[in-house]
Amino acid sequence: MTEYFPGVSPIRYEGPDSKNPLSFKHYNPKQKILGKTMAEHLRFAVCYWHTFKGLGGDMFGLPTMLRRYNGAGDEMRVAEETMVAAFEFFTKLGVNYWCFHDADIAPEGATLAETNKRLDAIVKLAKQLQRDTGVKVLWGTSNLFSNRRFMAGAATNPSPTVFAYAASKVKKAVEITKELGGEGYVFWGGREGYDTLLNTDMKREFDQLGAFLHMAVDYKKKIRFRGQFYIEPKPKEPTKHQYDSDAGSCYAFLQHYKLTNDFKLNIEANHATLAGHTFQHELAFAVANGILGSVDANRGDTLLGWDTDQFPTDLYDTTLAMITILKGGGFTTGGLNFDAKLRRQSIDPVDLFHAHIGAMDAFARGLKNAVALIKDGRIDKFVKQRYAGWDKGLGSDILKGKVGFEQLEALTLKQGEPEPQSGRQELLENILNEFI
Ligand code: XUL
Ligand code: CO
Repeated sequence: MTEYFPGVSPIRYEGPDSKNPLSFKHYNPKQKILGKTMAEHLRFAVCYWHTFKGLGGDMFGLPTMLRRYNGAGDEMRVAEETMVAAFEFFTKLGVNYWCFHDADIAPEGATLAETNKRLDAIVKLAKQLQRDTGVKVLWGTSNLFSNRRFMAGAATNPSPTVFAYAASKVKKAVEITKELGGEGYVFWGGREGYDTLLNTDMKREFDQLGAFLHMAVDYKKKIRFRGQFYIEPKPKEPTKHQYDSDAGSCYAFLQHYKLTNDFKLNIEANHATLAGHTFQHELAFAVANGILGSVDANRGDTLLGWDTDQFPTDLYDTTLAMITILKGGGFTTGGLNFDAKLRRQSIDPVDLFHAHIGAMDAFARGLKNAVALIKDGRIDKFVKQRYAGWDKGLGSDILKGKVGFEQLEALTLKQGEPEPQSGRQELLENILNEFI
């Protein structure tokens, strides 16, 4: 059998002192932490699109990466070889999950029927490879943004026939995700937004998207797909404004269209920063509202204002993310999907291993740091103390609706100025630093 990643053996945990670049220094999948293994906490997934279909092309230049599995010539042969290569990669890296768009795994045919036939052929192969290796689908999705038919959106397109095409693609993508035993399905509204309001009826487009997602829920129930539906927020790129801008706007949309029972969020780090938030902010918002589902783990570049989709290596980010995820109860259906791509000059297949190993180690350290910090308890104690007034007396009376503005005014007139308390940000930052 052809080896697509020759010279790379299965990646093992060798501990922090190892100098072997093809080993984990911190991610020890079987190590138990708080009753679960690291693999169970982190639920790593490799994304198909960047890892196997991304070849380093950008707005200014052609692809830079040559891959053996792209050499076959015939499109479907390439698709098959890519799938085999992908499973070699998953098993050598030691991840339990993968994520895909329909268009990543099989090239579109001339008609929808032809596309679906191609998908069936590739899904059959993927199913066999999943059986052979035990690797599973974390989530599937449909690409509703690359083809020119979707230039003005999919569900939010001014044309109902484009809406119908998009619905047909999602129908098939949900079916194949179910066929592959997927634990979730993502809706990322790549072109569900606008480039100019001069040609856009925003209210209609919201209503269309609401109707689309309800149809998806109906169909999911009909075919008994038990995976979790997610919406992935992103504020812009490719459109100037995307409706699912951030966790807050997604939540408002889901509430307005009565979809909160059927959707959670897939929070992506670089999308959070594009929205002017931190990664932790988006996670914390989702946790506070009970809608954290899954995570696209990556990072942006503070000097570049676009979605650079770099592999996550920042230990502050991974630590703060894991604190928030753990406090939110950890992952159930979701996990950490590396929606990240190599830099254009990292052209060798082995660079894919370096990138994923580094990212997995960064999250393993984040997990260990988070557990240590939570166990230490000083920050939690401070926060608890800071809000203690709400657990008794006046605070509790306010929350229970026992008092109104008039009583509060009377109280304030009697008591005078409240005593301000330090927020102790610097102290808390110093404590955090003890754990990084
Ligand atoms: C795009 C992005 C997508 C979604 C899936 O920025 O993140 O790859 O994750 O469509
Ligand atoms: Co993503």
